Amino acid sequence: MGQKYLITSALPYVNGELHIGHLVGCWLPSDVYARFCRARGRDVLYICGADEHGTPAIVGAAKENMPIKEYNDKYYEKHLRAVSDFKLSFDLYGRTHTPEQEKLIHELFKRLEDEGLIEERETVQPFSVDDNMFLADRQLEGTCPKCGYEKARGDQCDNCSATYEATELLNPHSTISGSTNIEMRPTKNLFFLASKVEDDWRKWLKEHAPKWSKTASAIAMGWANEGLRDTSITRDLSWGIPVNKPGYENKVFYVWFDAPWGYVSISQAATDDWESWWKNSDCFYAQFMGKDNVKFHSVFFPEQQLAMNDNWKTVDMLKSMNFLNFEGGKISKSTGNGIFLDEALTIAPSDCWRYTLMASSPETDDTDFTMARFTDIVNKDLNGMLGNFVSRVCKLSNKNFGDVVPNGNGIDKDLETKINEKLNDLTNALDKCEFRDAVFALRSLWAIANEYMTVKEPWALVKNGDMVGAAVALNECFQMIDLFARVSAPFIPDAAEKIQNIFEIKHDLSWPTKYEHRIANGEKFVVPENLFNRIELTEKTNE
Ligand code: B3M
Ligand code: ZN
Repeated sequence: MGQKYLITSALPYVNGELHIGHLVGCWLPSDVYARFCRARGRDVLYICGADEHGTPAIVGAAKENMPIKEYNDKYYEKHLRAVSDFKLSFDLYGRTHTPEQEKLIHELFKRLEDEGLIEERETVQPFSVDDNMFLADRQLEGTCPKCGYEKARGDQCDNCSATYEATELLNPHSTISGSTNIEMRPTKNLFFLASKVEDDWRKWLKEHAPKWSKTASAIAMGWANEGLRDTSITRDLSWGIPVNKPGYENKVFYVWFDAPWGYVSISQAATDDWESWWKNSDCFYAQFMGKDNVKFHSVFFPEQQLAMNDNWKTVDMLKSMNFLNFEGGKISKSTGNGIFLDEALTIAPSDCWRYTLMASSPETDDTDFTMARFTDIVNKDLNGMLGNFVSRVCKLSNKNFGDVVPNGNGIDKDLETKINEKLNDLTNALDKCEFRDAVFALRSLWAIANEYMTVKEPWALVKNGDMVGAAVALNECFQMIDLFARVSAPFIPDAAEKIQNIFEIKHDLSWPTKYEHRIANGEKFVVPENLFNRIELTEKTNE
């Protein structure tokens, strides 16, 4: 087995419908990367799961008038459905409300306590008189103390990504009742003394952040300008991981204290061998997430990992995406703006979404996705460049040479050079998790093949009676088709499998280090169905 690669995708909350923003934000990039790594022979553990704790589940279940467990089951099923619909190749799609997670969090908490890094502090917390309860995180909305955004949450601002204590939020109101009758009442909570591990964390960040994606490292370096703050890791809530400390029977751990460790408990559920990734300094760990999650993964989680002093594998590549908008606006179920995953497949098959979304990855800026762009990319790239090429080659060959690959005459040297250059670009881009560049290189490979066909004109050779010349050109095209199955597979696995099935012999989809001829003269093939159909522009209106 090759080198160990641990790959995690941020764990989506169970609340609300999943949409294309979730796909492009972490699921697809991590899946493309995981498939690429496996194809290169790396020993991959790739996991994700539902984040079942915190106020998103509490608020969501209340809205739908359901017990939280039932509510979570309902949305977990939807997650699983989407995972299979969009061919996400997780080794396990787990969840965080499990006995394994509870056991792990309890052990880790004890360890932090033993290291002297936990302190009980009495603070005042927002208490809603009308709801008769303390409010935490998303149960609370108000004005961001940093940027003035009016819909900031109790723990985090969606506008500027700041995190803070609930008491710092200005003009707070309850999202449960809408009440503004909020009093500050004293309560005891447990704080993780991040300030004590600050030096270790800074050293670690300096070493690691420069190797991450630009967005992620810029965000993380920004936090490094502020001192590390001790953070409250418990909440006055009844849903979550119970706190294993006397006096805390009515409290649970803060969701961001348990969620990142969910990667570990889900790994434990996936394989008995989990330590060979998580406790192995030779393992390479890549994390994928939206930019709003970067602080928790670059500060909060690693500072705990370091504090445990127990050889935990920290992140080597932190890839974060900006936000994807849709038709000029924020994606939102309440306004109906966006494509939701249960409806996406009624518009086009999964490969079309996978490819167009990766081609539109919001890597450097927030990006607007439109149905016009979607249609254009599917028709031009997938149908026009890849699908038509494969179909023309197979049909022309079949008509003139029957159901066997016509005889070739060794690799075309010019073509080889061109292909190897783009193949290198593609491999490097994927290694660096630069997905737009990767799609660009992949598309360039398809363009080279189309150009080859245009220049060689095998149909004209046939017409002029040069059957040997036509055979050589078509053979080269079949070799490229085989290459395309391999290099396209991380992006469009269904199409790759269809291409693979053209040939009678099943050639593996290992990642090529260079262009090579693997298809023998005379090997049998079948003319496949169209790989991609042209699609019409569907208007997605805000219903
Ligand atoms: N559940 C945030 C989100 O869904 C959060 C990620 C957890 S990753 C450990 O955006
Ligand atoms: Zn803000």
